[in-house]
Amino acid sequence: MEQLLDTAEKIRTMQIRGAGRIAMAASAALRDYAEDLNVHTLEEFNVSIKKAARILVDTRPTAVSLPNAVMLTARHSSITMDEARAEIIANANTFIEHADQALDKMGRIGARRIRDGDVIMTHCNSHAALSVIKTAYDEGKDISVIATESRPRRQGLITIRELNDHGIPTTLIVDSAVRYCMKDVDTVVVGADVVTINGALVNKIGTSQLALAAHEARKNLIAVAETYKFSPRTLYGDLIDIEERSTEEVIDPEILAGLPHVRVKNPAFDITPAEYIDLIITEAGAFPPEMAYIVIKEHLGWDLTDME
Ligand code: RI2
Repeated sequence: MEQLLDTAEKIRTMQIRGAGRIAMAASAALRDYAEDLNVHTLEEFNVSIKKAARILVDTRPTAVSLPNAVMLTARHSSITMDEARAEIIANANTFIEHADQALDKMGRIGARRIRDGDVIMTHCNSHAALSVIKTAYDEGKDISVIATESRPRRQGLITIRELNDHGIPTTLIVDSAVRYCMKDVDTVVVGADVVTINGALVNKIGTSQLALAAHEARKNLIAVAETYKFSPRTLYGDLIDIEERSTEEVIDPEILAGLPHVRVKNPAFDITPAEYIDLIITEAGAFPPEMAYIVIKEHLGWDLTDME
């Protein structure tokens, strides 16, 4: 349990971050927990797995990759404890392998949408979006990137380091420069924390501003999302829970303490409606956002809605 709690804490504090990475880490944590779980009956085993799954799911509320990964790992149809344990271990290994391969596949599929000479704008730090950008570059396309800083946690700095190390010409801008710089952009490429049933994109706060500016300037916006980031729960009308993080990420608490009339809001994600999204790249192909329903139906299965 100690190891699982450690992973949960790392996800909560964002030492492990990115919708895909938290999904893989949670799946691995549950696998290791199941492997070491020392109980006597299948009932006890199931109760413990359910509790552990809850701890992992509760670390961050928004990215659906997390409950999807936990669900895909925890579900089993075994009637003995040993079989259940083996099934969960196999589920996790399959999920992690699939997630790894998905990044490569999305890179190849998405790179076809990038033309030689394109200037790409990206936001925050998305392994999925970077897979597309790096693959296009590796294919010999002469591309450059405009990367946003992504306040308050400045994950844009991770992105520029990664692009720099890959040799890709990159310009860092502050988030408020997005609209001003959009005239220089050909395509916006972003990651995803959730794709809803109606094709809306939930991603790092500020993404909807990029989308609005891209729409206004008639530039394409591509979202890159593994199928496990599609939300079956929104099919049943569930609202997406937008994570509110600590105000300390935005302002020094001592300064805030001296401003009794001021309150700070720190939403971590926002929602971009489907009409601002041209294409969603998944490992199963490139879809218009209107096809989110098909992706959920064919790649996730209905039983994922049973999250409780
Ligand atoms: P990958 C991140 O969330 C960002 O919003 C990013 O766009 C998204 O997850 C997808 O990331 P956070 O964990 O799975 O930084 O593509 O809050 O890496």
